[in-house]
Amino acid sequence: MFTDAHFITSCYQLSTLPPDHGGELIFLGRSNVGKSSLINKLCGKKLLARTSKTPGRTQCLNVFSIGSEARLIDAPGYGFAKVPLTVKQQWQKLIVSYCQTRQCLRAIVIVMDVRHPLQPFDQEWLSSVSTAEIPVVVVLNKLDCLGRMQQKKSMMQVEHYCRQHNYPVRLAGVSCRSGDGVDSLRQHLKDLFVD
Ligand SMILES: Nc1nc2c(ncn2[C@@H]2O[C@H](COP(=O)(O)OP(=O)(O)OP(=O)(O)O)[C@@H](O)[C@H]2O)c(=O)[nH]1
Ligand SMILES: [Mg+2]
Repeated sequence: MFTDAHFITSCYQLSTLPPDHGGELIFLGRSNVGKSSLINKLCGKKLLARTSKTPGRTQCLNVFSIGSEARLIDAPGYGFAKVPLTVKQQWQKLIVSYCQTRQCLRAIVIVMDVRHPLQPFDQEWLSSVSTAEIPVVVVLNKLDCLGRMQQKKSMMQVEHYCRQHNYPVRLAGVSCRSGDGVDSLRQHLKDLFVD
């Protein structure tokens, strides 16, 4: 499924999204946490979604098909200071209305940097999407930047936070650089399309 990925379209408004059937996953998270890198890694294609060292790379909803009836949506990062406020508000509105109205949405994937998870914007987004009926998967990326002990500490911190707030999220740790954890995350995401 993830091996046959290609770019379909870039959307600045919901009306230009592909027809609302089949299944979709959307990837959310602060700027620069590696949302686009994760999509590339899951699909085994380095240049599928554009990535950048400079935050604010992804500026609209980029849609990738993975097979005939499944799609991945790469979203702009939230909380990046250098993007003008009006633009950030547009992005937020677009993402929120996507999450609230998209019938074919199978799960929301929230990507965080394992070195500093649960930043204020992460907490806000977790709170707003965890009330929906849609499964939420929290992915802690950049495992390669921490030693084992610190990775574990960060995972436990997020686990504890979500339990405390009654967010029924699934937690995964990955590194888009080393490939750690990517196979098992891919398998889990596949299952979400089938359920
Ligand atoms: N060390 C390390 N760097 C990573 C990893 N994943 C992504 N990066 C780097 O992080 C930077 C940002 O990656 P992107 O995938 O563009 O991040 P994004 O979340 O899509 O960013 P926006 O589109 O700006 O919201 C790039 O320089 C990537 O090479 C990882 O697992 N480990
Ligand atoms: Mg991006």
